[in-house]
Amino acid sequence: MKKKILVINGPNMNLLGEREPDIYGKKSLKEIEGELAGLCGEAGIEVEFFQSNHEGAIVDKIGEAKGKVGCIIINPAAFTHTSVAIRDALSAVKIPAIEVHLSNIYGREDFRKHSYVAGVAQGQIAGFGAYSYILAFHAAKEMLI
Ligand code: CA2
Repeated sequence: MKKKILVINGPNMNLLGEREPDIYGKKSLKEIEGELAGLCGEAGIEVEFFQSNHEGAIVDKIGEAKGKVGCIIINPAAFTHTSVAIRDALSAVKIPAIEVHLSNIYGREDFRKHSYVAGVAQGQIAGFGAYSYILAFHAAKEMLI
């Protein structure tokens, strides 16, 4: 299996740290990615980051990862609750995926309680803010051994 992690973030995650810090925290996506890059570097794991506000671009990125990536860490953001296309893409490439959320999606509005991705992910980490990504890194590292 490839010692490479692909970290995908969905729509509006580029705005992180600027608005709604009470829900999503004060760290920017670039800061979170920097922390992950450091951890991956120390562990000898290659990492690639991708953020898009476009569902099709995320579907394409997942498809291109086939055979090149050992694990996908994905926060589909709002697409979590809407996208059969992202679910199908993850299912098709058969790369183990870890679904990540900053907030506890089960403690919020009803429409956030359903994830289309959860059923095809290896597991889900939600509610720990930016630390959700760190927890996901440790889970991914175990899967890449
Ligand atoms: O908690 C999470 O990580 C979410 O995936 C974040 C999404 C939300 O739609 C999901 O239900 C849960 C929101 C992405 C970022 O949206 C922002 C909105 C305002 C300010 C900054 C980011």
